[in-house]
Amino acid sequence: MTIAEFQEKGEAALKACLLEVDAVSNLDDLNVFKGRHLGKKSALTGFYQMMRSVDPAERKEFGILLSRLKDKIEAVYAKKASEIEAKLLSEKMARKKVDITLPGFYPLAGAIHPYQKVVREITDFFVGLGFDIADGPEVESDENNFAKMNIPMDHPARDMQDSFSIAEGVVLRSHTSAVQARVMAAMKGKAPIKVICPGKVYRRDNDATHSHQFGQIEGLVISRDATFANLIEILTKLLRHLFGEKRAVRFRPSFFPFTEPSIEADISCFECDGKGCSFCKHTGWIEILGAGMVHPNVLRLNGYDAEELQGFAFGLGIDRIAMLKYGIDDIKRLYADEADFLAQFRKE
Ligand code: FA5
Repeated sequence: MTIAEFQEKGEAALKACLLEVDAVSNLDDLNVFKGRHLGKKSALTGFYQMMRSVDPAERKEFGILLSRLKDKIEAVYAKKASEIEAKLLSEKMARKKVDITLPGFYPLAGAIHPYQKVVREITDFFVGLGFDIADGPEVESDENNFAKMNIPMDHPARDMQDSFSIAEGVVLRSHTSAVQARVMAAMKGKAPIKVICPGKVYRRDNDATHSHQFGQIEGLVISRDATFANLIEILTKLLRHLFGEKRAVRFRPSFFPFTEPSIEADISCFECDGKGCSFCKHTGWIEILGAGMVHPNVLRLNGYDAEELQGFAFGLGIDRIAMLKYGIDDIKRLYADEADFLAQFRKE
């Protein structure tokens, strides 16, 4: 092929390409167009194949002209391809119109569970007073749960806490007081002891304020001079810390086999401010915890010298406090995993 022939045929190929490009309006057309003008069977590829038959003296010029032709055809194709892409994108955007007046989506953020909030608040309070945190198993020996807490086998005081039996001499602990026995065993008769023990406990209970599984925080202090006055001061401060300075706190005599004397603490009712309502069973007060001076029998049963040392202990119900603080009407809600219920605590 001569240069003159190529110029004529090349121009015809470009012309055909320019003529056809206007009719290309979608991706299918574009592919056909690409095949026809840049593909294996296109005139352009034919020119490359003819390169060998070109007179060597003209081959260089032929190559330059051919390369220019290729650039032109490719430019026609690229322009069309970008037009079609832009058209497809704007069609897609039109289909997916965003209504900016609709409310946005918020990512689902977690929150600290009300039960954990109470645990943290109480442990922070006691750690601030220099207490250590002790732990014990939920599957506990009858010995630690009862016998070492001055509740021997067949003693009527066992009826106060209906426990779950796992095996002979093994129960699901019915109170965190069992950890008192573990702490005293670990300390081997030495003092001072100043610990709190948060954890789960189990009883055969079931109503709006009683669950088969609930949390308690035990406190135990043993030293030469831990007094009843110290106990009252700590508990008063704790209850004000938890429920606010305005709440009246009252202590009244009670009975626990492991403390003597024993007390229970009440706070003035939130609902009626002490006047009496159905929430506080018309007493004006709500029971919060049990406490007392460690019974000398407990000291002796756990290897402590009851003549030399004395102490006090207390036990709070975590769920009960969460219910009172956050106005929760049924204790089961604390375990029910209800997303709507828990979402309320996000901003707390
Ligand atoms: C005791 O468990 C004693 N061990 C507390 C104690 C410790 C007294 C140290 C003296 C010295 P009581 O059975 O009252 O006491 O339980 C303590 C608290 O646990 C109650 O005030 C209540 O808040 C909570 N509680 C008791 N039973 C349940 C239950 N079934 N569901 C939810 N909370 C409960």
